[in-house]
Formats: sequence, C-alpha cells, structure tokens
Amino acid sequence: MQTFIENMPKAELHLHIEGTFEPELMFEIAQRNGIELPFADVEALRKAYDFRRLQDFLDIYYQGMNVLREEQDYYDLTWAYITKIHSENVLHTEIFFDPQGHTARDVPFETAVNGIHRALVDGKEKLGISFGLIMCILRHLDADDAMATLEQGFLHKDKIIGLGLDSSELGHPPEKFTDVFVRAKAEGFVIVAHAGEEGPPEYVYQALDLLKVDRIDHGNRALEDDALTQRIADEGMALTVCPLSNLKLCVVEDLAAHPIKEMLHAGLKATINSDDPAYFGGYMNANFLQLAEAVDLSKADVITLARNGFESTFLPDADKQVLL
Ligand code: ES4
Ligand code: ZN
Repeated sequence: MQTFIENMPKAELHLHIEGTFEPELMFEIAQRNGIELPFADVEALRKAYDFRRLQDFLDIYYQGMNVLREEQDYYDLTWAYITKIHSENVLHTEIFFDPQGHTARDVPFETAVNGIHRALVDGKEKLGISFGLIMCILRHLDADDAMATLEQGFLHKDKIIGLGLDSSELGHPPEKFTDVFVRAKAEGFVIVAHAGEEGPPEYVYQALDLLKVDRIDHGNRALEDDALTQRIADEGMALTVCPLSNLKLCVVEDLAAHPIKEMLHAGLKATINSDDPAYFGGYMNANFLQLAEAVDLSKADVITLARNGFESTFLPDADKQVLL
C-alpha cells in the first residue's frame, strides 16, 4: 500500500501555505530578519505542537507566520512546499494564503502574494506542477476588514482564483461574511469555506446557501445531518478532508474513528489533503497512508479518493481532462 500511494498521482486541494512552515526554515528566516522566536530551538517548537482544539493550533500558527516579512521569505516558504510535493507525486495543488495574517503586521498584501505566486510559477515551469491560489478571510476578524482585504485581492486577479474562509470557526458562522462572498462570486472568484470542522451542520448549510461555495473544506460534521449529507452527495459537492489535521485537532479521537468510509458510502465526493502539514505531522502521502491503514481502505478506495481530487480541481475543463 505504501508504494502504491507514493507512486499514485495526486492533487492537493486544501493546503494553507503558512501551515507548511517547517521549524528549521522558520528559525532560519527568523534569524535573517532579526526576529526572536519565543522558543529556544526547533525541538522546543515541535514540542509545542500538541493541540486539543483548533484554537490551540491557530495561536501557534499565527505566531509562526510572524517571522515572514520579505517577498523572498514567502518565496522560500512556497518553494520548500513545492519541492516537497514534487517528491510525493503531487501533480496539481490549490493552496490558500491568509492575507490578513500578513497585512495586520504591516506586511503589504503584494509582498505576500507576489512571493507565493512566483514560487508557484517556478514550480509549474521547472517541475510541471499546476496550481491555483486562493485567498482566505480570517473569520475571527470583522466583515469590514474582510471586504477591504477582498478589494486588495481584486488587484491581483492575475494570480488569485478564489476566496476561502478559515480560522476560528465556532462563533463565526459563514453568515457573518455573506456580503463579502457574494461580491467575490460576482467578480468571478471561485468560492470555498471551512465548514463543519468544529462548527455545526448549520454552518455547512450557510456555506452552501449564503456563500454559494464551490467546495466545502473539511465538512466532517455534515454527517450529523442526513438531509444535508444527501444534498451534498446529490450536488456532487466536493469535501476537502484532512485526516491528520482531524487527528491532531481532536476532530476525531483516533484515525481508526475517521469517518472517511461513511463519507464514501454516503456518496460524498471526499478528497484527501494535508491542511497544515508542518504542524500536523505529514504531507499527502502520510495522510493517505495513515488513513488507509487506520480504517483499512482498499486500493480501489484510495484510487477513488485520489480521482475525486483531480475531478474537483478548479482547473478549466480542458486542463482537468489532461490530468484525469
Ligand atoms: C486551519 Cl485546520 C484550519 N482550520 C481553520 N483555519 C485554519 N487556518 C489554517 N489551518
Ligand atoms: Zn484548513
């Protein structure tokens, strides 16, 4: 199974680039920018990666991205991710970035987007990895800040294909950002949102009905509502599932309890993704393999999950056909 997964072509659809920040690179960039990290060394930092819920992780994730200041920092971060997935036979990736995590620290929007995008272009030209770049709104901030951030994103339509919603889910329902997402869709952005990771099925309904999402990120808790599950299946709406993330953030008690088989049996278009691999302990191959072993997936199941990924990209149909 391990060799099978390693050799299998894969598409990644749920990946926060700031969540690929490996401690070694974080310390290197901190040092060259003259920034003190509140951890003695790489080992002390990795020891802090012990989370009971989403917020525990987010606190340390925002602290980590604080050392990113220059365009080259964003390039180096993204290039490290691209070379990693190249070694794992990932052929296509659609990645998120959190502009407000940078602009709130007075790093200009364009510094972040230009550095990330330049590395993605190099990945396409040198390694043949196709990509999409999606900006995410931090849902713990207010709707005005989100709208202002979206407006900045519109200045980079040559680099950004869509809008997502991430950060602290509980207490920040999708409806808080309806106007922002309606505006984004009207401007031609594709739409995704984290929903049903920690939040209730109601948040998934809102993502569908109010934000008009094209994919649901996570979506685990949709399974609590049979009518909602049926609707997502009927619409052929993809779920970007993140097994090791679910484990590390205690969305599931252990991987053997992961509902991936229930999702497939319910006819849901589930895909496998790594979310924040530097923090959650593994990239695409580790997510596939550990999940497959934990719930005893067949090779046919694994192929279905990988094919769902390619079928659910935001590539134009002609380009999508090439990968399929
Ligand atoms: C995230 Cl796993 C997850 N959930 C919500 N927001 C996020 N930002 C980065 N990773
Ligand atoms: Zn995520």
